[in-house]
Amino acid sequence: MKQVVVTGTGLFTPEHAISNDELVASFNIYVEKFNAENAAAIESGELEALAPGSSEFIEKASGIKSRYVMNKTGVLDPDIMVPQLDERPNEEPSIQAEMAIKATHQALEEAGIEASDIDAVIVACANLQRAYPAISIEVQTLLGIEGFAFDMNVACSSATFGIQMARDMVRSGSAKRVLMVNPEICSGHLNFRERDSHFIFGDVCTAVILEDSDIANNKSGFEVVDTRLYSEFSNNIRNNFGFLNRTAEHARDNKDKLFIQNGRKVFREVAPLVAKMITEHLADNNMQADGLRRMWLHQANRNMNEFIAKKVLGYVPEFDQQPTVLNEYANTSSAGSIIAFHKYKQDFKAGETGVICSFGAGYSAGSVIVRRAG
Ligand code: CO8
Repeated sequence: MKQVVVTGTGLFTPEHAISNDELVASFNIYVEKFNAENAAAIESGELEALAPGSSEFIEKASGIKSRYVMNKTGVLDPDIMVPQLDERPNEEPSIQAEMAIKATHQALEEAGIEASDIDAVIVACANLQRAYPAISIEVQTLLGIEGFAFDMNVACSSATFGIQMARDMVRSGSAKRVLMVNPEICSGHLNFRERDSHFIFGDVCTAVILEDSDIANNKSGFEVVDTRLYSEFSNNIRNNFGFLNRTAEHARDNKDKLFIQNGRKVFREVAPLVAKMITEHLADNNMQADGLRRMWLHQANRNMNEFIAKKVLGYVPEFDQQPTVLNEYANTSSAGSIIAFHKYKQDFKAGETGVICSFGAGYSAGSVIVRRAG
């Protein structure tokens, strides 16, 4: 069986950052205006007054301090509260393709290969800006790649599912070098008028190159030791945006056409499931948790990651063993664990192992055990 290695990773970070304080200030202006404009209905009990948000709550409940977005002005304008990203002519590259290409260039450099050396492209993300043609095929063409490309969406687990797809493709011989890229534009589908979730997500793009080790130029990449995926249906994280929306006009603009979740339930149900998955995955590979150099966990919630890491390791690890990027990037859906891997992998010595792990809507979860080669 062919050995598959991650030979390069890349990260594109949007220019605009929004701090908790900025986000909450704009949200609270919206709340004041809403309550003033609806004072009579609130007074009569017809409507419920909106409650203001707080930066302290956000940081304590999630570990998030800031997030990057593709457009800041629209998000922060209390009369708009949506990123303002104009539709581009079909002849111009899409926003997601542009993000993907920037992250890919960095990954190609680390891998020491040209884009034309790639023979398959997977765009794996939770938020695709259009139905078709596939963003991945656009990326493929813009980069001058021959072969094939496809998009896939497993919400926050898209990247780990994408890594397993890429590994399977290289092992079976249907591709030799795969680009797996995660352009996440979460701000486009986040309800910035909803206090429970307006702070959760940010925009970003990550890229991962996986190759047959026999032909890799970068000999000190990360061997993919094993992958494991899991899914089970849940309505606790949901977005009803889709092809049939226009067939039910009365419900077309309802709030459920954006991201909604029952965060408490997700926390309670998903964290133990993920801890069990990693523990069993390691055991099935004859590995001990205490032999892990690092866990690059999905970046949804700091407290959730502490819970998972403690269950797996038996103690709450230091930053070095379980790094977080939540404070700076917030939840970037599928890209979160890959940002952590990208930023915190260079200090690995040959033979050291780690786990990349994602979890989210579906429910879905993915675990990728990697070992530094070279
Ligand atoms: N400011 C102040 N107070 C607030 C705020 C706020 N912004 N929000 C809620 N509160 C209040 C609540 O009203 C509540 O008040 P009370 O006790 O009086 O009822 C109190 O604070 C506590 O609220 P919660 O119970 O909701 O707070 P939690 O401690 O549970 O924290 C979290 C909320 C941070 C959302 C937490 O539950 C969490 O992170 N859970 C895990 C969620 C998770 O992992 N989700 C995975 C989602 S990722 C994914 O799969 C998405 C894919 C699609 C991407 C789409 C992009 C748009």
